[in-house]
Amino acid sequence: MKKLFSVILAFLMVAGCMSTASFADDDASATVYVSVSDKGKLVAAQKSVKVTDTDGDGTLTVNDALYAVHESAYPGGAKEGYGYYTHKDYGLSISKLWGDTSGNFGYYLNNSSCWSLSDTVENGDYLNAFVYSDSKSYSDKYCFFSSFTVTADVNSAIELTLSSAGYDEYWNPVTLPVAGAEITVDGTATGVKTDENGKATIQISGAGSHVISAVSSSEILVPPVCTVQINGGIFDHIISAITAFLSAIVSFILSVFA
Ligand SMILES: [Ca+2]
Repeated sequence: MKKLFSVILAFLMVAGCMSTASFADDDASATVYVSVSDKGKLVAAQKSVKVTDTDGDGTLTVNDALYAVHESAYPGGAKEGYGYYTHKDYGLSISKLWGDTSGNFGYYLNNSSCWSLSDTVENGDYLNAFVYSDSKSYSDKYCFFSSFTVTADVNSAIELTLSSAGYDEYWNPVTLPVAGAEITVDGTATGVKTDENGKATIQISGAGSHVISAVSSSEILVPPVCTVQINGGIFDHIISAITAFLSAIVSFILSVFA
């Protein structure tokens, strides 16, 4: 019995180390999910990037995260696609985003407007940066879904609310529904539009990971992003792998005990 106990204890210690190793993130880096759109075209959808202090200011910032997403997803890396400089009035500023040098850029962290590129980022943050489509009056509307991520079963109802960041008559920030926007899945229009409260319900038939966004014919939207994981297929494989793993452990313990 003592032997069985030590085997179980050893297993728990190994399992504990494994989970610590997979979730550990040293202070010098953070995992941030970065979306980028280039004049209305989504070019990176919640890309998971490891952010490090690439600009050497001693903190992990929006600037480091944007550098990281270009390094990871832009052809030629950050050297080709991203640039920043220090503006005499506004401080650290973007000079190039996704290869665009128009200077018409915006970026939101966790769906809140950033103060500057020097805003700090943390593990698990969502950053959305974009090149304006409307370079004259900057009418591009930043909008976002009620969830960054959703998990659902095949063909089950997925309800989302699309909102935009706006201001009331006293210039207090408020959240407003975005009505009449058509939901897209992996870039394909679904025919489903948001109602007057910004709500829409869709179903997805394919198992696996998908990107939900929205487009509008009446206004320019900065592409919102929600990633959805549809259970089935891959998920079933994972469950069977875990089951096989657990039964192997049970057989091992039983063999030791015997
Ligand atoms: Ca930095």
